[in-house]
Amino acid sequence: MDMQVIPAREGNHNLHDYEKTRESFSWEDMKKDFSWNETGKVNIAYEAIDRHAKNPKKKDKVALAYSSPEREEKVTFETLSKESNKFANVLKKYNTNKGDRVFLFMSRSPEFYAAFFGILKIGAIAGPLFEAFMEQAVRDRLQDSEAKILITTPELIDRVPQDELPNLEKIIIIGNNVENKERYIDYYQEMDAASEEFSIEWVDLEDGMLLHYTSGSTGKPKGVYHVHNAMIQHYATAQWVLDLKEDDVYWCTADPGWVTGTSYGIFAPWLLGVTNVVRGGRFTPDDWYQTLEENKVTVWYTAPTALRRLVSCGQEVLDKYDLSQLRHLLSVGEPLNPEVITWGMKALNLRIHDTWWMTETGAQLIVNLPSLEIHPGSMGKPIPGIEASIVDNEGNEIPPNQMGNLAIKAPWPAMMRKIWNNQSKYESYFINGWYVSGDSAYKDEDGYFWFQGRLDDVINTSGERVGPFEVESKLLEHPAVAEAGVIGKPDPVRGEIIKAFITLNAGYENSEELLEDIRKFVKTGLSAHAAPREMEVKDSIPKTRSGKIMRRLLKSWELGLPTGDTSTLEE
Ligand code: 6R9
Repeated sequence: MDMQVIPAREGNHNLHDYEKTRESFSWEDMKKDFSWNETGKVNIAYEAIDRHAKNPKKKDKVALAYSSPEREEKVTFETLSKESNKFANVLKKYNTNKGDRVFLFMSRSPEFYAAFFGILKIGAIAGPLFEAFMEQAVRDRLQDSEAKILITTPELIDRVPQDELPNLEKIIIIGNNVENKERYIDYYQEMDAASEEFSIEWVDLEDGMLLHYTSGSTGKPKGVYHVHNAMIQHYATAQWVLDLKEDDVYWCTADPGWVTGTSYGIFAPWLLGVTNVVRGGRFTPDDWYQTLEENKVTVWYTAPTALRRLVSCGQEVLDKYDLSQLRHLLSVGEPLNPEVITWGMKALNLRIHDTWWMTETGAQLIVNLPSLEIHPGSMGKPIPGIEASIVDNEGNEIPPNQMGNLAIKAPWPAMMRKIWNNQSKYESYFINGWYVSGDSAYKDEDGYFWFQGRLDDVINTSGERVGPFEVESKLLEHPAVAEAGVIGKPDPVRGEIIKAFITLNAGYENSEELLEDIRKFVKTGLSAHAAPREMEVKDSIPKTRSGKIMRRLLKSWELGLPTGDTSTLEE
């Protein structure tokens, strides 16, 4: 372990005295900054967009600085406000109302953001889907949520199993020459005809706004439900953790299909009225550096997997770019290696601030703040207003330096309010007043938290959560596969890669071509990031007597580790 401590950052910080603030802070104080504190009228879309659009000093400021390999566009707060009003009117025209689920399945584009805020403005619940999802992933989510409207593009429409979605009333298609089908709505035609005026639906702080599906170790992905109240914590952490100030140019690399891409790719910067850079398409190290340079990005929020790629592509690539504007750098999604922090100090002369949180938590909880020392390898300390601890399986706190369940005292402003259609799953997260994360960690004597691993079998590949059950289920649909067990295998760049162990049905021979065919089957059925990078054919897959796949055992075998207790193993 690298024990070298990196001193606090010099200069002004939005949260200067951590200890003192922690002692005196209450979330009630933070509410004073919101218009609804006086008017009683709440909508996160108003606070993030319309409030700035109504401010003569702010309305012409660039809200969205968008670029992709094909397109470049700057959108002001006023334009984004009007475009989202238009989209809200389109949704209303097709009888969409408060509480309805409206899903977005498309790549990032200015239209995405107009549609997203249009959904929130009518009080409906937005469900952003990662653009790489294939048919089954799309079907599972639209079925479980009983989505009423889907917004997508001609490139992706073939992955929507329209016959299996009885609740889906309309599909809004963003593209030219939209086919004339009863369910289809032509986005551009409707937007051209829609009014720029819309009177926003005022909702309650506890009303729903967002559904993010995420993977657990068993069952299908779960719909994590977030409410407007989350804005309080997005707003607080945008200041304390992202350290955003009025003139910053901010870039978050995450896709809005994942929680980082909404909480911190949409809400946090815009609640503060800061210019938000969005780059569509896939990234190479040159793309990353170029986007930082061209936009003069000052604050960058990215993931360890991206940073590790920058480290490995070397100094020559970095030397081509002028990153002198960059002043604050943050990371999320998986453990941040101390070596990457050391690289950041040397190559960029910047500290890299790790942040820990989850889809379920809605916002950052344990972080490295500018005004605190960084202990490389540690996720940092809980933000003011958050109590974090390490608990045993009964929810009792355990002493420092001992490993256990990383837990947060419930509730907090951005916490999920339910799991869609699954109350018992929701309840299973809470023990003795603690939200139990599924991560193991310990806390040291200085109050820093150290991530140790996941306690369940969830795989974290390049920062994306993949449930082994989903991959196993898909593998079993392939005619050659009899049984499947899927694990995460440590990988220096991706954190973990997916490795699948399978047994074959009679009549199938193990061959490179067959394995490649199976891999492609998962890739085209589920998504590219869920396809196993490694596969191995076995004579049998270890199971418990009750028939559960013993992934722990597969992993121990794979890594050459002691196998531990195997008393439940089926003969
Ligand atoms: C925001 C997000 C959550 C899981 C989480 C943990 C892992 C997130 C981390 C981290 C080590 C960090 N994780 N941040 N592990 N250090 N700073 O990533 O949400 O996709 O739900 O993943 O990711 O295992 O439980 P989500």
